[in-house]
Amino acid sequence: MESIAVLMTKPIYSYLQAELEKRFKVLKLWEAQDGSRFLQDQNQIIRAVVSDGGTGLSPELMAALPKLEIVSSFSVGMDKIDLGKCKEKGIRVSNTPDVLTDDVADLAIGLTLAVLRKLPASDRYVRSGMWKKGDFKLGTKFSGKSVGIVGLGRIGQAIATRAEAFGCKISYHSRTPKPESSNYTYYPSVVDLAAHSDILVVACALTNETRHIINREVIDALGPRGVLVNIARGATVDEPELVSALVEGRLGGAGLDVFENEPNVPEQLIELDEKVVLAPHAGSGTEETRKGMADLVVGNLVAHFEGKELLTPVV
Ligand code: 8YV
Repeated sequence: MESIAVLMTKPIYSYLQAELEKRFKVLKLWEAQDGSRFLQDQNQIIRAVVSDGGTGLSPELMAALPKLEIVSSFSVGMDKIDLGKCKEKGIRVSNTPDVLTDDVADLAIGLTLAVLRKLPASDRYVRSGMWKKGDFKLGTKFSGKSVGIVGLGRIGQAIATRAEAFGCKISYHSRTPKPESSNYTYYPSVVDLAAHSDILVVACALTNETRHIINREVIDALGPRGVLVNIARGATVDEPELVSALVEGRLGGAGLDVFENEPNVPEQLIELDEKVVLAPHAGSGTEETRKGMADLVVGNLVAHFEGKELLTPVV
């Protein structure tokens, strides 16, 4: 397999790169002086691309690689890969589900607690010596609150299980009700879900239907005491609407791991350091999980080139 050329367009994770290099001829696009020239020179040998949730596979790259057989993505999210086009062209696609579910769900609860209990602000309060001078503002209780989840897939379900342990009432919105989750309340409308939630957690995949699913109406239904948590994709939320709702006090707070134009975060969100907690798209960001994801990325490529079933196929 050492002669099989696998393209990486950017450095993703050193362990992943090392594991790929043990088995394949890894071509690193970011090291090329002239990227398009490099692709022209190598396009007859590149049979695989390793991408991630942020990069996916651009239409230009797909068109530039006539011998492409498989895209192995270091992500569960597939919103930056045109799966229909891949299917049409006979390009296989794999992702990294399950191994990251716990971590992403853990971060959703972590962000919720961080916002409600003002954890970053309380850390600053102690470090700055303010504790010796005044009173710290009271937080908001999490246990027993109503948690609404947009998207009850693997990650949404894992968030629900965790929130249940905090005595929370769980409701959700998804395209259709899940018969196996009859203990949770289903809302066919996201606005109604928001109106009945103290905390609204976005956990759905980004698709044409879910782009800006969290719009002004949903945000206003969540209201000035409500908290929005997003661990899915930035574009599920209308970000300018979110920012103005927070600035105007129409929304109580937000815990955000994802943004519309990463790594750019609106300045106003950065200034709102009391009621907004920010994370750098780190839902799956633990040593254990990133290693599990990398092993799946490599395992899928090995399976493909050995003519075996993919471990976690998407296309
Ligand atoms: C990764 C992700 O952070 O799985 C996804 O969909 O967005 C993330 O786990 C990303 O792909 C890391 O590069």
